Amino acid sequence: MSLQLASLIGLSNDDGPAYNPRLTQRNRTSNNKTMSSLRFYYDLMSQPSRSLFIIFRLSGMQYEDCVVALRNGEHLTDEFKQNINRFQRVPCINDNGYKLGESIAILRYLSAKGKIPEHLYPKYFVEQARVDEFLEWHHITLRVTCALYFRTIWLDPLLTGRTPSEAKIETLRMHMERNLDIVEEVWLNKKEFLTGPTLTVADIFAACEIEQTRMADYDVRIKYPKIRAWLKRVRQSCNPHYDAAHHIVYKISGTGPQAKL
Ligand SMILES: N[C@@H](CCC(=O)N[C@@H](CS)C(=O)NCC(=O)O)C(=O)O
Repeated sequence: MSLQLASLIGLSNDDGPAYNPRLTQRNRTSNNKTMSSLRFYYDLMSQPSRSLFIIFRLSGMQYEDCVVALRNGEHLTDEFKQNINRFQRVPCINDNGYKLGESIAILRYLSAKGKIPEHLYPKYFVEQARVDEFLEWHHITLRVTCALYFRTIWLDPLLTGRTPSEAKIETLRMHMERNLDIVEEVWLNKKEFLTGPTLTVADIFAACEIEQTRMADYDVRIKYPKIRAWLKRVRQSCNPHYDAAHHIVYKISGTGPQAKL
């Protein structure tokens, strides 16, 4: 990722502390309490990072915030690869020396350790399977197509100076909307939340992915009334953490959460 990206998108260190390559010195306590043995590495520009950020905060978990500015290429150093995450991605954790990447693996690991409340990620296998069904579906459908739409329309032009063709945008929009249609018609069919009557991690992962498309000027609320109402419910159920996680998305997209159509 270009080192100039931060200035191109108008983000300053006020939007997240800059990375100090001396990793041991850059950790802040997040929840204003004592230092924890769990370190959470994330960037709020990253959808799965925001999901875990919200889940951790809703869970009241103790952890150290380790902000990684992807926009400055902080994850691309050898030190990051060796000491933080060999895949050079966020989110990832270090739990008392145990390093783990992949948001869903992290979620399941912390749930198994009893750190995630059951109402967010059920322990009973039948209920858990319903949430897992969404998470598995999401990763290769909604996530891939929303992320590709965002990347091609917003990020790539910033990095390369080239705008995608109308035909390409249209194709990507069609692929994304195929999955948004499924969320609207299937997952939200006669339900307040994606997997039942109450909020779970499934809703949080999905909402963070869909919110990313705001930055590519896509307004999901226009075509999808159920998604629109559901996003409001998710935000309400997760706030103040939802808005804290999305403040950079709101700033870059120029659309606050209350913005009208
Ligand atoms: N499947 C991974 C995806 C992680 C991922 O793609 N992270 C992106 C940000 S959303 C990243 O770190 N990208 C850095 C890069 O590609 O250089 C998860 O769910 O945690």
